[in-house]
Amino acid sequence: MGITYTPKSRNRDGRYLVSVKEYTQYHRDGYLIVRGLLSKEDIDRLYDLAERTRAGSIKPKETTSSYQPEDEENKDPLKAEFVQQTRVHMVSRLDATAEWGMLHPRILDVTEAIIGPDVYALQSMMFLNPPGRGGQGWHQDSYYIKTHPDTMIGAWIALEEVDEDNGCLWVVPGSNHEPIYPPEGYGGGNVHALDAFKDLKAVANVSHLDDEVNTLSKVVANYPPPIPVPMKPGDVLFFHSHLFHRSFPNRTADRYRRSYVCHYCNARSWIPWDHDGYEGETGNYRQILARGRTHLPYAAPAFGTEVYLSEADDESDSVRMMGMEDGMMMPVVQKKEQ
Ligand SMILES: O=C(O)CCC(=O)C(=O)O
Repeated sequence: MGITYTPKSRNRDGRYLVSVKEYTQYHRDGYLIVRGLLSKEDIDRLYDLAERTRAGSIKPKETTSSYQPEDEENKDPLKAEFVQQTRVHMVSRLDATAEWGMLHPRILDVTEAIIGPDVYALQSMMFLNPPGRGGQGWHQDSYYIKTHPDTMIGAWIALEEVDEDNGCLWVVPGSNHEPIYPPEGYGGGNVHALDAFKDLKAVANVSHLDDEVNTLSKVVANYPPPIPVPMKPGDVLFFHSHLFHRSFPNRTADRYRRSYVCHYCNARSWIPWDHDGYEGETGNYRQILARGRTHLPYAAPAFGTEVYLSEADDESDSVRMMGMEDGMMMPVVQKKEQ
């Protein structure tokens, strides 16, 4: 009865079925670690993508790096490339494997269950984090990417062993229930309704590594100590876009921290965002519809990666609640007109 969604993935071999426990844990704590979600073969492909990115064969349109060269004597071209590029944004718009990774069916199985059934794939980032580099201070992802309604989720894919030494993620369990702390001057209205809160304080220098400078750390301090999330290749951390999280620079001398991080949201959300700088009415038409369906604009995968969308004729009879004479509410099925 009502609208049922029957994605083709339903009968797919290897479909990941989320448990009710995982669903409730995600919504309670703001994150869910699915161990071994991706196979060794999958990780090999994404690791190779990381290496091609590192070697510069995938040219980013824009690079985010906090690196200031200190060691000009370092003549290793790969290392030089590495230290400049701790992260490369939107590789999925540049490379077929990156698009495949972002639209990996087992990752979409989880996002479909947690924030779906209709799912947009929004963003991909390849992290390289060479020795001594990388790290991002406390932040909430919806501070940067707004979706209305606010439904965003991140998927953090470990491409190699990550731990406290090479800069794993740290999370504050339960902080997903916090509102988004806005920058100064927005009155709380950049995600939530303007002035909807009486005491939502602005924060400064979000994502700065130094807790003295990044004032979101003062809210983090209201919680029990944050916890590190060590992971093995193939493990995927799903995290809520309001969750307080951070990473530290890679403090090893000889290890890297390669990870592939993608963001998704419910495909019924309006998204005034597109990474490539589109400033118009909506960025929805740039976002890939990855599962389900939507009444909003969307993009198809640029490299032809298969996605499992709902068919329009999945709609079946609808149901409405009718008040009965005895005061009870009863569901009444309305037959779909042929
Ligand atoms: O992996 C990292 O170092 C930071 C990633 C992160 O915080 C994010 O994607 O929101």
